Amino acid sequence: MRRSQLFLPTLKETPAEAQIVSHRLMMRAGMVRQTSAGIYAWLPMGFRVLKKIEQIVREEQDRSGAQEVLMPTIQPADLWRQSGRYDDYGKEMLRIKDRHDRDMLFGPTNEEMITEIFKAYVKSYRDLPKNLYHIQWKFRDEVRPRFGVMRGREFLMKDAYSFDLDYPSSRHAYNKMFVAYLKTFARMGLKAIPMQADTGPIGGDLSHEFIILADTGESQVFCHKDYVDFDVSGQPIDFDDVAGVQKVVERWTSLYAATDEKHDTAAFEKIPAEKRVTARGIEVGHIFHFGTKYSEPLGAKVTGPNGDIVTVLMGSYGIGVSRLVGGLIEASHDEAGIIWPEAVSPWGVGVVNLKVGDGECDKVSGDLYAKLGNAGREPLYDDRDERAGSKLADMDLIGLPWQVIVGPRGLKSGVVEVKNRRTGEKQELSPEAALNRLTA
Ligand code: 5CA
Repeated sequence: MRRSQLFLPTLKETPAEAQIVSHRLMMRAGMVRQTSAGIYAWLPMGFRVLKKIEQIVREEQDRSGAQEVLMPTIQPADLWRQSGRYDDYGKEMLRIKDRHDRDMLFGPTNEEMITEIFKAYVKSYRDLPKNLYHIQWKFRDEVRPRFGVMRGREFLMKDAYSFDLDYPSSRHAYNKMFVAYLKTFARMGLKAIPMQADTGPIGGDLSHEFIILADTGESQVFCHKDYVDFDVSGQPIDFDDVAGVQKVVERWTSLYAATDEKHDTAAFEKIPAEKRVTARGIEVGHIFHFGTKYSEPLGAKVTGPNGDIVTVLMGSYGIGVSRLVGGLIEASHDEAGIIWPEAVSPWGVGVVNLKVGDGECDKVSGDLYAKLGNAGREPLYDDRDERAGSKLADMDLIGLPWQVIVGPRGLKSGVVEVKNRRTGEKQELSPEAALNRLTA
């Protein structure tokens, strides 16, 4: 992509309404535009990051055996009357009437709808287990939408729903998601710690929130310090290996980690003082096991192996896809701007031509841009005729992991500069060596 053609409305000034760094940087980097309180339009750069996050989430869900579907945003109120949540959900639910005066709503979550779909088709234990997920916009009329996309009213969520015949198998479904989440966040370069959590309006008896530690987080959390240093990447996992999956979950639940609502002061104080972490955190995912809370009232039953009728056991598993865009910036930035982890960066390499119009600079930059593109590195080429200083500041702000800086002075001695955005480390290399360095 050529910067001269790109719709990337960066701002020099910090917008006054943005209270936290990720919101400020998202506005300054022209990633989103607020259209109403807590509702955002995604501009090209923001959209590219959102799609990269979504794709990582999708790949890890698929790898764990979940299957993607797409349910509508608008739901009939009747479904929610059956589960009893139509009234319980209160003012957070956006209620709508259609032209026939029927009660509809903009879905805040999809337990009821997926249970109804499952019930319509699945009649036998032979068709179990199943885990269906979608990545779809949700609406919750939050009292205090704030911090940009972190607490929006309209937001993109991945929500998965598991259906099983008995407790051991539904517990395995829960464990699989637990492990898939560790892998998902690790791929994005995030350390997300699973913590015991309250189940709120979703319900159930077993639940973990995946929390990234950040001072600006909305949750108060408590955990054992060793979790902060745990390696999240781990070995490749066989999701059908029940004991193997369970072992990973046990390792990640062996030490104390809880959110405010589940905090047990006595248990926490048993940890040696120097190992106690009290911190703020951002909830990027939340998993629930709630048994028959929805399958019972909605009548999701199958014939069991002995001909008996069994109400299926369920869990649901959410990831805040749009929240992650902000969460990633909170976790990775400096005074100059965003620092994208490679896996979610909107473009792979920024090519900065310091002197547009100079024959040699144009030629070398254009050539690097073309070759990086051919190599699949998704380059962004700053070919605008502007001050070098402001182009460099702009490139730092948008935070691509690598920059190649092409200027007349360097080219005189046959070199360009390759800069690592995270470390600030710069290397002078011939254009060819730079290309090799960036495509290796
Ligand atoms: N049905 C369940 C799991 S599928 C559910 O809705 N869980 S949730 O309420 O915990 O939401 C799942 C994830 O969505 C959260 O972990 C959080 O990352 C994200 N999320 C929730 N509310 C918001 C919001 N207002 N703005 C942005 N992201 C949100």
